[in-house]
Amino acid sequence: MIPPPDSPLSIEAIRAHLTTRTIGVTISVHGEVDSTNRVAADLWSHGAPNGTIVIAESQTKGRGRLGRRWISPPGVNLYLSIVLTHITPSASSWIPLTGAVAVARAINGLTKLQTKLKWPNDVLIADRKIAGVLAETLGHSDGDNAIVVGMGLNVNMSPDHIPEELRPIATSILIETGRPADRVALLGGLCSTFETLFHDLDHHRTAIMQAYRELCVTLGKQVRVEMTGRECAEGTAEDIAPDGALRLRGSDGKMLEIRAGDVVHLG
Ligand code: BT5
Repeated sequence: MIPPPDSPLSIEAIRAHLTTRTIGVTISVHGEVDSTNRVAADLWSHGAPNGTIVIAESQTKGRGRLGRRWISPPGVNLYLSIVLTHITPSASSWIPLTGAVAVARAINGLTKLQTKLKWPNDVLIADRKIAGVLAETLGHSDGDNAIVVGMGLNVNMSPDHIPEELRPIATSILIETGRPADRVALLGGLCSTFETLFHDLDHHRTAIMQAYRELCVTLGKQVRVEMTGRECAEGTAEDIAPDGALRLRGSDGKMLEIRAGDVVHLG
């Protein structure tokens, strides 16, 4: 049975849980949108500042990577996009990975669930996906990038909300703990965690890289990486490169650096 949605997200409730300085400087809350990343891009093109957040109760065209869809039922999950400006080129490739670390920490902080990451940006509980992150470049300002980082967190979604084909691979806080979680408290924790990590991205990049490595269950595994328009690569996932790429040691001993692809854990 689908439980009733918890209280609707409102600017007042969100503000009451925000302890951030930049993230959430402007808050845009919606009922239904096509995609919060699309709305955020639109706001940015009309001058929305760094740290603007867009939140919706549901999305009709929630986006994943490579044109895939993000299932976004109403009133139960978090669909959040954050506008980030003046991102140096070397920090850009770390935005999605940093977003994934923030989501994993925020879920763990509220629920104590053991969140892990699958490279590049899947947040997992055991081997099921509880959240995903999609960073998209908005444009350039003064040589630096403007980026929107979108985060979809499955909070109070029950199995009935999930299309049958995704049930074996998707989960939510409700499914894992048997209890609904407070979406606004989770959002507040996520914004604070992301703000701290985002600051560290410029000042303590090695700390972010270390945090990512510690959470990433892909490392050390035999994997297959599927890449659009290219042959699959197979090998051992050895490390994360300084730009966030996955270092894969092929069976011929050669090291490959992969910047975009879908990882399948083989063992
Ligand atoms: C992602 O893509 O994981 C990025 C998802 C980002 C969604 C957020 S929501 C707020 C913001 N606005 C947007 O429009 N998007 C962002 P990818 O790695 O390509 O994973 C997509 C795949 O995950 C799909 O093909 C499904 O297999 C699976 N999937 C779809 N919806 C899911 C859900 N709610 N929970 C778990 N898995 C899901």
